[in-house]
Amino acid sequence: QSIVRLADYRPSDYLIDRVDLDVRLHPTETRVTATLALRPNPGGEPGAPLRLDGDELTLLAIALDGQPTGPGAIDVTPRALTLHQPPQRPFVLEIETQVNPSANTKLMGLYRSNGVYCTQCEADGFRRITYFLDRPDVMAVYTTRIEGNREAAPVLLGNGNLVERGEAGPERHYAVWHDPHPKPAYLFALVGGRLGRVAARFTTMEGRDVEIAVYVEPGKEGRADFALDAVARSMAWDERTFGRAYDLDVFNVVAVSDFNMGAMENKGLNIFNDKYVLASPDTATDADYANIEAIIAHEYFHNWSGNRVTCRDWFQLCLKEGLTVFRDQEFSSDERSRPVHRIAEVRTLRARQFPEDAGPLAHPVRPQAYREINNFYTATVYEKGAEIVRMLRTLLGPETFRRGMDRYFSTCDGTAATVEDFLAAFAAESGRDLATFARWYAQAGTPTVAVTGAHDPAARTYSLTFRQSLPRIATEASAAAAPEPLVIPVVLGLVAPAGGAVAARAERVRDGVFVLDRAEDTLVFTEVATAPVPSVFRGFSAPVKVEHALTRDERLALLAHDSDAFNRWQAAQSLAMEVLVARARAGAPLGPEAGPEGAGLTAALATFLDAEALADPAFAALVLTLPGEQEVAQAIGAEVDPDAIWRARQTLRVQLGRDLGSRLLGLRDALAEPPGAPFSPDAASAGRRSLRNAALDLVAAADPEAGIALAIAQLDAAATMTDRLAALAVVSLVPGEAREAALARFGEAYRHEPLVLDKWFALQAMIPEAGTLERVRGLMRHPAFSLGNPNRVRSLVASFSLNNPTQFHRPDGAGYDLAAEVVLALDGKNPQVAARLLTAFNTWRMVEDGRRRRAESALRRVAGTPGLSPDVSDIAGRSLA
Ligand code: DPP
Ligand code: ZN
Repeated sequence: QSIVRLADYRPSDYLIDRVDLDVRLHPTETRVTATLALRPNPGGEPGAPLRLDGDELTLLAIALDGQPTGPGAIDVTPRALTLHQPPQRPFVLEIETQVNPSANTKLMGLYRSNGVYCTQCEADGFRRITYFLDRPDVMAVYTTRIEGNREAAPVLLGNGNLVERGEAGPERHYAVWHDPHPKPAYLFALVGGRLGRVAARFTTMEGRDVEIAVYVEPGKEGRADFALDAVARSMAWDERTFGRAYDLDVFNVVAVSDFNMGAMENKGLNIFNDKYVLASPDTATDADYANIEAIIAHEYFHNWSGNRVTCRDWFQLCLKEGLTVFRDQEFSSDERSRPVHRIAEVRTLRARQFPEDAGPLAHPVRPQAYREINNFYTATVYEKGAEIVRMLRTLLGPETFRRGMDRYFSTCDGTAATVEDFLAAFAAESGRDLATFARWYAQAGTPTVAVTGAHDPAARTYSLTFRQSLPRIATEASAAAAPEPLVIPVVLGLVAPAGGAVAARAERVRDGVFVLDRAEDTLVFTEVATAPVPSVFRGFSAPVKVEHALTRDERLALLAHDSDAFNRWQAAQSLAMEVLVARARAGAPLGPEAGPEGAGLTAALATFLDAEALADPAFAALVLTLPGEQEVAQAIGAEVDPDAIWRARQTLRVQLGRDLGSRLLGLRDALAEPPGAPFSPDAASAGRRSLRNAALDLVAAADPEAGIALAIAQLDAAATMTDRLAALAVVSLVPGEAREAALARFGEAYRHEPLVLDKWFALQAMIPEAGTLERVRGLMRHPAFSLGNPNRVRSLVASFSLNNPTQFHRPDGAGYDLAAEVVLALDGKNPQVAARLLTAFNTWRMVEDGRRRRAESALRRVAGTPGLSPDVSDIAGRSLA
């Protein structure tokens, strides 16, 4: 697989203005006739050959301007169609290809999921439908005629608006869809199948009457209402918040059960993994509802950030993804609780993006080179990309930021843009030079900012010194260059140790923001009589690691008194992290005592719970949740022993459960839903459930016998999947017959609900016990499991590999072997999902020597297997480099 470099970008030599597709659906022999209106690109090389991309295509016929092509005029392989001397004027190519949707296990291009024809074209799937200039800067207007069997495919959907439908013989019918907005091929989609439907109407602020519809498996229409409502709320929010209105007469969402990603923003026809559409209280947890809402919003918001303004090339992926994640995060924050959502965002970033940025797969938010673009749909491009946009807003202020967004959308509408175009809009509105800020897009690795404070009582000043350091990271594209200082917005304030803000002033702090833009800088506050406690990086104002040597009492003061909710939570996390790291480093055995530091933490949490838990249960649940094992591993950084981390965490959980037990039980009772209360997925109700279940979890850690009794009672009585699954999770941690019986009952009860079985698979795959490996192997033989379905693989094998550190990193290497074996078994079917699974090895260099050698040999075994897909060979190669 050859390397593609940003530095080598050249405009296409030819453009395609219009595409007329005629797709005759057939399970194994689908025929596609593409009529392409081409012309030389004035910005391209005159007379260059025309090379159209293809992938596993069978060419049936080709004509140029209505005539067969002469001998030697074209070369055809399954991967490319080359026209050696294209006309140097507008011309029409008509190409007929045949594809086999039923044999398409890669789930890229046209495939079938549960009998439904559907497509996935991002990043490069359209070339699996017809020969094309499959690059995002070639934008065309599409008209698509879809013909199918009336029985098998009563629903026929395409991009844009429906313009015609009718009969096509005794058994077949057709529909013609026209999308007036020019778009790149990756946004093409079609669907054909038997589907149930729910619909609603939305009138845009421009007065357009839009029909919104959500299509799901027949019989599951009742589970589509929440998603339907989320579409309408997303449309309203984007109008209110960014002044962006929808631009077609219909907006369709289709849920399919076999899907590589979460969802896809095809113009006017979003196709979703059904996991992110279907919801009912009995089958979906509160987390599912929140994810559905966020992903519906995300894909809808792409209509502007991604579709109306698309990417010039795939190096610019963050231009649409980082921005759109930022937009969906803002939506969720507005619809739910902003501090609670911010904490959730940061937990994801630290659990997924920080390790990526610290491991062998580290890459800049805008990569400079790739071998396989599908491997760059990463936490770095998405989540860190969103943080960059958020920093931009912090630096410019919300009004200037909004004007910059308006300018970006209006100047780049209808174009394939770059990160430079994006930044230029904000530079123009703010009058600021953003060249230095742009380094965030180019430099990989998580910066560390060390903070030290000093109070001078005589001068009544308080100074804060910030020192930023950046890892030096070599990538395939570039040797390790010395990193340059980044522009880091530090939102901060001073807190009085006994509570209350300190009315200090510092010239360089504007609206609570200090901008750190050099390697080291000192900020001086004046009129500070007594030593304050600094609260820095409020709201996690930059994606950095903060080294701030606060005392325990200072952290406790922040937990109790900071006006910034994020930093209150952070104070509790930091206190817990210190205990966890110290115990894990010491290799401490499982024990009843976490030491005096732990005692200080539990006393502070007791005070906190008494004062505030009932007022904001969702926040309280987060404060009670200890940093995850992977986060502790990152903090330790090298020679990590996952078992020691697990023991440290377990010991502290036991201590919290014991010291807070009666309070936690009291909160469970106080927050109980009255019997028969109607279900609501809203944030407040979900928050109550989350605190009740966090309490149950800690109580059970300290007293498994009492815990399992409570959990089994909850399992039997629960009215929601949230409560049932939380109870089952508690039960799953206590070995014994009760556990096996409860698991078996649950599996039986939901044997016809694949999405619920996914939760059941995941929960079992995450049991931190040596028997889990065999359990996972056993479940791979379960009738509901299939390597062909990405959700099944993710719930069982990826949960084990990514979310069960002690068992994936078993000292005997059997966890690595299992993951490697599944990667290889899967690679021939679905390389994208296989490659994603292989990223579980991302942390292999961090673990202690014995494990490291076993991980390396498993990775080498994968890397040395002949016939690997480009996807897996890319991940394996970079992981070992
Ligand atoms: N479907 C993926 C997303 O929306 C890729 N565009 O992020
Ligand atoms: Zn996206």
